[in-house]
Amino acid sequence: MKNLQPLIYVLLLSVLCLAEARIRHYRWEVKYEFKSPDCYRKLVITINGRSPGPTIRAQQGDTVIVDLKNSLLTENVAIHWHGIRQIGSPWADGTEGVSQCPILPGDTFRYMFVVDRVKNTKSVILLTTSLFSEFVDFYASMFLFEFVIINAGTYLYHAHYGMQREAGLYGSIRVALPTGEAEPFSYDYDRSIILNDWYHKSTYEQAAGLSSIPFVWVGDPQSLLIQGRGRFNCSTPGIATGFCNATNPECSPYVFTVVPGKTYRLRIGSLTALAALSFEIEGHNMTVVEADGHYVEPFVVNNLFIYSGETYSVLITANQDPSRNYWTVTKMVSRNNTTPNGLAIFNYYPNHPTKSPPTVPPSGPFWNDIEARVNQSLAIKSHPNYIHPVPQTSDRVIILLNTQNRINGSVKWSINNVSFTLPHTPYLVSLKENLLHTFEQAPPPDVINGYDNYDINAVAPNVNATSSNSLYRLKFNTTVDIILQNANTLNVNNSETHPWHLHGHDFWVVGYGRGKFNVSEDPKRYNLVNPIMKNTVPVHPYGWTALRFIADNPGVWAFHCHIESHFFMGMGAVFEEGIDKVANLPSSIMGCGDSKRFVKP
Ligand SMILES: [Cu+2]
Repeated sequence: MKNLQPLIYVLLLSVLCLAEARIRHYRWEVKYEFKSPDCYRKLVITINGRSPGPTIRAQQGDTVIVDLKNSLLTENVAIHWHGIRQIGSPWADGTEGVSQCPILPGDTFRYMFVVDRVKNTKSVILLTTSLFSEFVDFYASMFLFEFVIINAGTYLYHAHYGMQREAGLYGSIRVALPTGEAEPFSYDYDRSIILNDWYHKSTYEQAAGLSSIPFVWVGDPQSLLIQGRGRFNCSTPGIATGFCNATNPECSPYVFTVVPGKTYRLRIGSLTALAALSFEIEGHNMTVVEADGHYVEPFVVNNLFIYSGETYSVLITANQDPSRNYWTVTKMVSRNNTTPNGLAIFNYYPNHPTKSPPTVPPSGPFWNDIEARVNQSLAIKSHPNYIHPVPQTSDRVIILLNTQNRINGSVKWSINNVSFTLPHTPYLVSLKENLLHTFEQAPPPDVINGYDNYDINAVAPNVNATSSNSLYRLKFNTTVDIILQNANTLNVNNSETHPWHLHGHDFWVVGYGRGKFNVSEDPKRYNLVNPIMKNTVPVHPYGWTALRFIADNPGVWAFHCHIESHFFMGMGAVFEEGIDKVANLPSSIMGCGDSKRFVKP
């Protein structure tokens, strides 16, 4: 059989070429290196020596292959392709505990997925299903599904194992339109940046603190990074000598060079561990044109609010005094904090790139100006020419009450008083292979008992919760509404912002509201005309956010707060749909828990 592989490979390649799709093949080595992204030296997870890692550039319909070598030596890894829906390849989602076992040190794992529709080619299935290499299995199964279009746009990738993302394992995915198709806006140049926050403590120390009694909170990040570069004040008392070097070129500010008069598309992603951010370029307006891979009805901002897991494209025209440079500022908002603003230089060519602007950097919006942030959320609508019609009714409504709780003295986050934990055997394997003893079978509630009387403005009278690894099972092809309801935390007069991210889908954002969601009244005010589709959305303090999606992607999908420590503390849920339609699983995702029994010798 083995000698047929090259032939099959050529055959598949030619089929893919017929569909005008290419294979984008990346070989990545992931390891720890000492780096100083904010001048402070610490262990950073790099991809091929870099953090942020290489940008994946693809065109709609391309197949992306990433051969990931885990050279972390003493640590597992998994990478999630954030915003890629993995239609027909749910095992490539990269979510440890949900879609795969962690990748062991020394192992190489192949991620393979398509970034758009590939025309279904039934003959390929016939040719390949009788053969037994993992590669062929993959393609055979992939072609069983009709691939739904994922828009060209801006996506992200990052670690999805423990709290590993904040150690620096992240990057951008840029998907271009097919040749000959045009976007509904024009620009001269295209650039990408990722915003991040940065801690000096290791992920291990943070994770241990969050799970210990007494609870140790991670605190505010030490700095904010713009495209992997920030600045910590090396004169801060208590910094050991040799750990902080303000002249290290690794922490020289990021420079965004522009030619006067030209228009730039700037793709901005946030992968913060904690911070909600504002982003602005001194003296320049930004026109928002894309959100999470969808075109928006353009609107102008001085200042863009962006939450962890979101991406936006903005257009900026270099139309100010070209004799000087300008500040680019990112600021932590939504919680009172001690984190200094992140700075980069908006450099007008031919001024020297590192020439400091002659002005004081803008101080940004107040951290507690919730109204400004809600207003931006409300301003994001679908571009009129790119509306995906939203189903006018839903089959099921799930209200997810977000609360902070205690379990046996530990602080947790819970949904409907259930704090989520990941199972040891990935759900995808458990459900597909009927290993139902590997997780708790009683599903979490669609609405919390006593929801009608729950006071979201006060600390709950009983803050105790339970933890569980149970999941929601959705009927295939049904329309589901999710209401994210925010509430008071364990502290009086405090409610936080949570950016929620759904794997495997884009959802329509049908409504935001203040206070408590009214089940009979609020749905009447949903935007069912031109709602934006997104994969990540904030729920604002003491507010609610309503989403609608169609459970049409066979697989098992995480839905969770994108704040690293919040998900770690249980702020998540998992949805299963159409598991019977998932093709044979590749054995490469197995090998942990009860999935060991399926690993081929
Ligand atoms: Cu959260």
